[in-house]
Amino acid sequence: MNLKLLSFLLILVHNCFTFDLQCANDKAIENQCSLYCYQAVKPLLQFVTGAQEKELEFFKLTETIRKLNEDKAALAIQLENKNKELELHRESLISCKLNMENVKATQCTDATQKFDLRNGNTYSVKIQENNSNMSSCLDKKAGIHEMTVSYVQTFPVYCDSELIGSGWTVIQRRKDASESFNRGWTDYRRGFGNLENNFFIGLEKLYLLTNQKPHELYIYLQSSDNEVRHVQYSLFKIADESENYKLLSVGNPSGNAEDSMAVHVGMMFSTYDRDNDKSSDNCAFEWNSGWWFSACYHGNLNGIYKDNVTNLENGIRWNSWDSKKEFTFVQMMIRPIVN
Ligand SMILES: [Ca+2]
Repeated sequence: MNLKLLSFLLILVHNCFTFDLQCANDKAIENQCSLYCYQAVKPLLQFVTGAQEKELEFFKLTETIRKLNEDKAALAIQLENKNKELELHRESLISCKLNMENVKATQCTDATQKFDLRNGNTYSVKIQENNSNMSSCLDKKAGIHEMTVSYVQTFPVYCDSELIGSGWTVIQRRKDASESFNRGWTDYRRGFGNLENNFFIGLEKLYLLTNQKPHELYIYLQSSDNEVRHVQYSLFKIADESENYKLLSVGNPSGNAEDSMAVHVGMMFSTYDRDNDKSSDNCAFEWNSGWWFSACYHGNLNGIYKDNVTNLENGIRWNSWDSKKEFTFVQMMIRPIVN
């Protein structure tokens, strides 16, 4: 209740009291005086009571508005957080979509696991041709380098820039008898050996490399009588595991070791535990090697390594040079074709 209203009420009560004194000696109008005071003060008392109720109601409404404003602020914060989450989901979706476009046959959620080449757990996937993201040994010094193929984990390769020039990725090397090449399908798919010494790169990596960019193939041979020859092929490419890494192409041969590879084009890869050859026998088992056997071979660079000059039919062979020749050093290399 404000001060003006209180003052006005006191004045009226005072006037009434004064009027009551004047009437004190006049008993005849006493009742009339009382009635007058009552009638004059009653509306004011009613007004004061009503004003207090309104003031209380106003206070309650003010409190309600304050709480509503607090709720509104809290909801605004929640909305902001939800918008941030939505933006993160949107970015994740865009990233996933990009991956899907590049690796169409692979789901984003398990792409890393499927492409785990280091552990050899990978299975063939459809990949991009002419992939500009793929790295190579071009312009790299001799030694081990990390090779990147799109959406596949990097893996180490040996780059050779000394044997016949730069840019070559070594896919197979034989230099002594310390590493057995008489191995099963899993080893040939994954690769085996030591990149600094004897090794085979692995069929899955070979498929990925030769299918993302066109590659040429170079075969370097050193015989046990220290003669060196070579043969170079213009387009080397193999299929994926669903076709047992079939030799799709070698292109045109050139070089003084002559061609012992073209007859193997169209053949699937075979190991002693995976007979995919054209023979009624098991060529890989018979010749102690994994190769693109037909029935059985014209060249076989994964045969048994011999340190002596004794001719053995299950040794390393390149019949277009000499079907009886033994080899002390063999190296197969590929290089992207630069237009
Ligand atoms: Ca067979």
